[in-house]
Amino acid sequence: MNQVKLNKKDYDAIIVGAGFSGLYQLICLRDQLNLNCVVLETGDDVGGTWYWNRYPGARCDTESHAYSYYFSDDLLKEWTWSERYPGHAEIRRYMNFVANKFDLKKDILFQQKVTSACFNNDENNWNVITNSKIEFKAKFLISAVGCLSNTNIPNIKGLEDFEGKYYHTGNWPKNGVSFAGKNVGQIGTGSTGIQAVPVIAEEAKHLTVFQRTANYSIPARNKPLTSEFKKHVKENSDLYKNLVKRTPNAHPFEISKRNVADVDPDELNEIYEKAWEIGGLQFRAVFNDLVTNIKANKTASDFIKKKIRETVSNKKFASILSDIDHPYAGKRPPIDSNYFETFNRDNVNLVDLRSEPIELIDRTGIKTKKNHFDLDIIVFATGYDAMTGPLINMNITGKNGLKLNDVWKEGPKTFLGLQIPGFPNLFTITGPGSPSVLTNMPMAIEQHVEWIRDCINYMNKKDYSTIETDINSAEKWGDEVNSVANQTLLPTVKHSWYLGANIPGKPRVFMPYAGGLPRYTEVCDKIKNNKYKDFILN
Ligand code: N01
Repeated sequence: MNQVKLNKKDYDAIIVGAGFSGLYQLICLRDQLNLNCVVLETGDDVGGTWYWNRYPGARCDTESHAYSYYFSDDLLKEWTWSERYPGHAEIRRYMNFVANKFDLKKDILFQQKVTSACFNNDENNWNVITNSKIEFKAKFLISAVGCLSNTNIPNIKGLEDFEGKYYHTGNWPKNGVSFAGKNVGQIGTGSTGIQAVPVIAEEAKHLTVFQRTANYSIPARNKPLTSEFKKHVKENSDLYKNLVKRTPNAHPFEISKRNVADVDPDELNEIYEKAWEIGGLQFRAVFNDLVTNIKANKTASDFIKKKIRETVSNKKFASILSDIDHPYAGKRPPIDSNYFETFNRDNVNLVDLRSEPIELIDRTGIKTKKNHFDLDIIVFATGYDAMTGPLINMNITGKNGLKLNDVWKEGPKTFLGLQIPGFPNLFTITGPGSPSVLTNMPMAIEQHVEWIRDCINYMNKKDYSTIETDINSAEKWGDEVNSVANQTLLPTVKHSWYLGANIPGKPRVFMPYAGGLPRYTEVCDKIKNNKYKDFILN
């Protein structure tokens, strides 16, 4: 454990998590407001989601020149990415670079998992206990635990009998896993699974992919960055900063104003072909109405399905992979490096779980309704109890014994994704109800972290002890979250983690704010300029 000076009584703020959010929150509160802070982190280094996600092929889907902090011009000058999309190891190097540059590690306690957090009504502060049974106290508790940190291994009968090894992609061993000479089975074909398949197939003796829902994917066209592009990025950092703050998803490209109906079929095909060649998430941005109009969406969906059928030579596999039951980008759209091409390899098999569901896992592998697959390793690319899971997992108790787990029984209720009624002085960075997972995350994080900094600064200057929201504000904000989501196709996808539908028993509530980061920022700024009167300050 590193040597953070434990000052149990009077931290101003406890920050939980040392990923993008936690690091920047520490800089803002410690270095800009001069507060006494500690960061509690489960892992033994900085990185957050990227500390745990070391699975083969783990790479960011946002282009590197926008996957950065923008708050520091020096940092933008000093750091240079090497590839179009940064890989997990390079992202960890970046986060270590940030931590060292701003001397952050001296205030981070590693291997400290928060096991409970309780608001003390008499003292108006938070008591936080970690797995080491150390107790911390602070006026403010700030969750920087991320949206995708609670891994989900499905409850499949017999897993405990399996004599091989199994791993979840979101909790990957630090020293890696060797697939050489092994029969591997992978369950899950979301953004993660699609990244992992080609890399595992290269190394394993044999890979069987178990697919429940077929998925779209666009080629990422990853490549090393040229020195000209690196120079261009450095010389135009203001331009990119401006762009990511202006676009709804905080990506470094504009969303076209043109609708599908504005072009004829030849032009339509030409536009899609060009976007397919460029690759990446901007495929979604070539028309304005792809995520709002099902007829427009069908043109993109059909184009991608045709590409899948053209790419995959085994007709049965091509049919299973292109039999997609939801609109393109209705779920988080994956991008890939040779995903569909991998099914042309001799050592790769595809199992359609819709026609032969998994019945159980036994000593030697996976048994489906029709077959048994002998396996040495099972990879679970089965996603997360997203957004609410990491918060509920901390066992948070608010005012008067209010348990977060109970108040969110029917789904999360927050004001702006930043505060929860009944939980004073608790801020949740990228919490449910904020743009978070629908954006390029570091941008959404910077906006939240700076808003929280300004709010705390205001409270301290005016000598307020507590800030909290009430149920009316949370319900009104929940209506806004639903209303903007319902203007898109996203809530129409029944089996989506945005709705919590991937976790048995989890309430079906659309969790992220789909109105875009600029519109959301405007709401937050208005509240700040109005001296936080939408909150209760005491
Ligand atoms: O998880 P997912 P993920 N039996 O939930 C299947 C982010 N991300 O880790 O669709 C069989 O999307 C499930 O099947 P189905 C990104 O935001 C970011 O891939 O539920 N299959 C699905 O195929 C992304 O959206 C980057 O029918 C089961 C898969 O497992 C988020 O992480 C890179 C099953 C889960 O897909 C989560 O993606 C990668 C079962 N019992 C990921 N249970 C970046 O670029 C689940 N599945 C930053």
